[in-house]
Amino acid sequence: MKILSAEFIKSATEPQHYPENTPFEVAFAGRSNVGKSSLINALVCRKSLAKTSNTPGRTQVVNFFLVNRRYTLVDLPGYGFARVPADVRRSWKPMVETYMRERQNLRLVVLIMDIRRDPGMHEIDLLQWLEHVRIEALLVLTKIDKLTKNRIALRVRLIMKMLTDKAGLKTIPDAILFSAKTGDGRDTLWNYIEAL
Ligand SMILES: Nc1nc2c(ncn2[C@@H]2O[C@H](COP(=O)(O)OP(=O)(O)OP(=O)(O)O)[C@@H](O)[C@H]2O)c(=O)[nH]1
Ligand SMILES: [Mg+2]
Repeated sequence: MKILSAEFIKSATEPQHYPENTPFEVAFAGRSNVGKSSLINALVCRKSLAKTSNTPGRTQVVNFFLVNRRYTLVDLPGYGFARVPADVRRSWKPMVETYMRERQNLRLVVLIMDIRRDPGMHEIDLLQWLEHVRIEALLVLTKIDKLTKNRIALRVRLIMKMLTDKAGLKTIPDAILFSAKTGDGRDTLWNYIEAL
């Protein structure tokens, strides 16, 4: 995918502030610090279109980006990090759920997981909920640059088995391997989005 333009549209916390008439929307969800903002930057070949940070809880609002005037990429706040103040933490789940429930042109939710971490309650919850409300989901296992090829293969098998055993989903979403550091998986992810 050749990036001709990539721009920040706006941030919002509530539906009345979401941008209107945006094209084909893809949202990126996942645990805090997993690399959602970095993945968006890698997708659009920009270093800091989406703000990234070593401090978990960097993204605390819903951020909308427009790519090639054809795709809207949505950076969602991450969940589950203890160091963020409790009131901010409590506002995340409703913010993310409200966004997903209200957004008519939302076509895909990409659930990003660190390939080194086992899927937890949050991930399983989200996948079950997406299946229930019939929103298409895709898994991205990121930070693969941190592991050897053998370990990557092992982890993929383990994670997919855990999801099959624990989540009770009718269909397990596809999984794409990714690294924001090396750009691995970037083309595969764009191809997937374009195929939709
Ligand atoms: N090695 C490696 N580091 C990564 C990768 N993706 C993200 N990181 C690092 O992980 C940290 C968090 O990245 P962010 O993109 O800010 O994570 P986020 O999910 O947007 O975090 P929140 O906005 O706090 O929810 C940063 O230090 C990134 O440099 C990756 O693929 N490989
Ligand atoms: Mg972020």
